[in-house]
Amino acid sequence: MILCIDIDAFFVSVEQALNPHLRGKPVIVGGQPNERGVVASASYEARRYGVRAGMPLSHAHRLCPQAIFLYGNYRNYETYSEKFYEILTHYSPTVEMTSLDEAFLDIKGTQRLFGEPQILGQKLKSKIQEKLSIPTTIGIARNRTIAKIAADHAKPDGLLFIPRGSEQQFILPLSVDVLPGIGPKNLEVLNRLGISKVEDFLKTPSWILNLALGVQARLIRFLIQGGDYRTPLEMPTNNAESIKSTSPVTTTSHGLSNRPAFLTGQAKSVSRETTFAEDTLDLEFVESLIYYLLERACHALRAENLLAQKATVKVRFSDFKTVLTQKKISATNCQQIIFPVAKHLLRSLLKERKRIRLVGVNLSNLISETNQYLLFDKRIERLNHLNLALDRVRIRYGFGSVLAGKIMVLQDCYTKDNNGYILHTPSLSQ
Ligand code: TTP
Ligand code: MG
Repeated sequence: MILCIDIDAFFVSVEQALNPHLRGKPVIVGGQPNERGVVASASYEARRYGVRAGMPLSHAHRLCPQAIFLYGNYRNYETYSEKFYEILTHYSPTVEMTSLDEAFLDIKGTQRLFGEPQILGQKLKSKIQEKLSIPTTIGIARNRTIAKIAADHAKPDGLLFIPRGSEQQFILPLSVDVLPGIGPKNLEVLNRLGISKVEDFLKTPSWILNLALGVQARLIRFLIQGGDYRTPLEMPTNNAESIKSTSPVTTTSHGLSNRPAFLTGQAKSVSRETTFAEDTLDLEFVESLIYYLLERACHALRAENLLAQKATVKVRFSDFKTVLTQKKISATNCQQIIFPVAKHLLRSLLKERKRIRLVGVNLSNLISETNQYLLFDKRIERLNHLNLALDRVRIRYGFGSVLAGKIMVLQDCYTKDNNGYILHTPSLSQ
């Protein structure tokens, strides 16, 4: 079983934990209403008025003029995230932080110690409330996708357990945008096709979904039909659209854990690879997987404050012949920058028309980001902070929702004070 835990209104909850007089009030973190920035986090009291993350502050102010508007302090959020992670590690040996305020725990085998999943969930929630004074929501299910959907569904301050076998019953009536990769744009496309519920999505022939959503359609289908990139539970073996992951929740290559930046030592390289359940010739699909693997690898690099200077792409064909090729890159941990290089490397490996069995990426020649600050300027640090927010947004809105070009435009949105970054425009969701 997988437990997904996410802090409710994270930035706001930290502000409220530090200043209890803010509790129970409409609070918005992101900046002042007369500024150009957007809402990073809104308390549930403010959400009642329609305020949402990513909305311009001026719009939020019109909807909820009585709200208390605050600048964010990233350093405080990192500190709380670190404490959050520390508590989680007492409840499972496998904890994967996917953003500052969200984590997945593999709770298989924890029953003897903590009891049934719901009991464990309740204990965990209470412990975090007691130690940090912040509310969380938990979803528990047999794979990550359903656990995440359950957590989102149960917000705020909720706990939802989806027993084995009742996944379909749970997700079929939900709006289709609960699915991973369905952001506002895809939702519009699907709604125009008359697809509004998950049930409609599953009933729609694949070729229509493929036309509407491209390669993403089959990834989504795969995820909701029980499979999961990172937890190969209930993996369908006779399904041409399925893939098999070689990396369960926290087993990452080269001993690099998915812990946040501030907690771990340095790794030599980071790898991610995926074996397809059925060998494929579909280049577009393989490329989208490369992007996904790079995203995971870069996420791990960012969590460690590392930059890669070499990218390697590996391909194993159906006859088990394995080939790899690599290229030096200028130090980065942005998947958007590495992807074109990786795509080029991939194509250079596909000289023969043979079915592909496995693809992998490796990022190596790692250096610490702090060295780069000395060599260059603070812009790299800013981009790193921005990418943490981007990681979160991408998880919610799909990989393609934020593009590299936008990052370059927005990297100058942060300013700095003595305590850290002032988050004038920390949100990139729109
Ligand atoms: P989320 O977990 O998506 O949002 P949240 O914790 O504020 O609210 P909830 O989980 O209850 O729905 O994101 C975690 C933090 O990431 C959030 O507090 C602020 C930051 N963030 C942004 O800066 N911009 C965004 O667009 C989003 C969605 C989040
Ligand atoms: Mg949250």
